[in-house]
Amino acid sequence: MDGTRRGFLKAAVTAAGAAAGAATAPGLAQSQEQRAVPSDLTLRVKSLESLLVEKGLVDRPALDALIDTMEHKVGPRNGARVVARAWVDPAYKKRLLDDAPAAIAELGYTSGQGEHMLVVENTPKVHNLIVCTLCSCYPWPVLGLPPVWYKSAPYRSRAVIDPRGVLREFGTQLAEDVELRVWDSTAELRYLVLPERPAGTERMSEEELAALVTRDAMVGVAKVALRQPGDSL
Ligand SMILES: [Co+2]
Repeated sequence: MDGTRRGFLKAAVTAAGAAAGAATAPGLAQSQEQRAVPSDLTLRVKSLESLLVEKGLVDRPALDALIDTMEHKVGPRNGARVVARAWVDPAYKKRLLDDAPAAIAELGYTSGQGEHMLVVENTPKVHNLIVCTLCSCYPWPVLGLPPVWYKSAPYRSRAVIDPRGVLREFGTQLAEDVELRVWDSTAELRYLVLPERPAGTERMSEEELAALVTRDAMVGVAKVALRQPGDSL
């Protein structure tokens, strides 16, 4: 009886949420629960920030500088420029594979969480996939902050147990004879995938090449593809 009642109440709340959602944001099919998460998270972060500043544990200018770095100075466009340079400059590519932090710093990308990095190269016979099975270690200077799916428990476990299945869900089909290597990131060593340069890009400039390189390709869940005219970025 109790279960039925709870079930009914839950259904009523969901219906109310759906109705409210439909009234305020037509076309956005978000459930009450989905909309509640960001505001709750934002509140928690704000509270934590206020508390830390109030207790003198962090100082606000330092915090602002850190946020500015995260928003404007690190991100996947950095990694895309590193990849494009490696595609057009064999000597740079060699330095990148030999000593990734130094080669990445050549392009001016330095920040924490990237002091110890290894770049792994995709070839027609080898595909590399990056995961952090323990938490969410990620190469910040070249990719910025990790996407939500990278931090999710299903990705962290399934990337190891069923990597080909994970790739298929990202729309990436690997031929049977391609070796799939999964790299488990740690705080001590983070990885970046050097994707294969797609065919048909021989006449492209370094800048045009960089525009093709996606974050997902540098994590190894996707390949770099030539965009068709009309594709959205
Ligand atoms: Co981690």
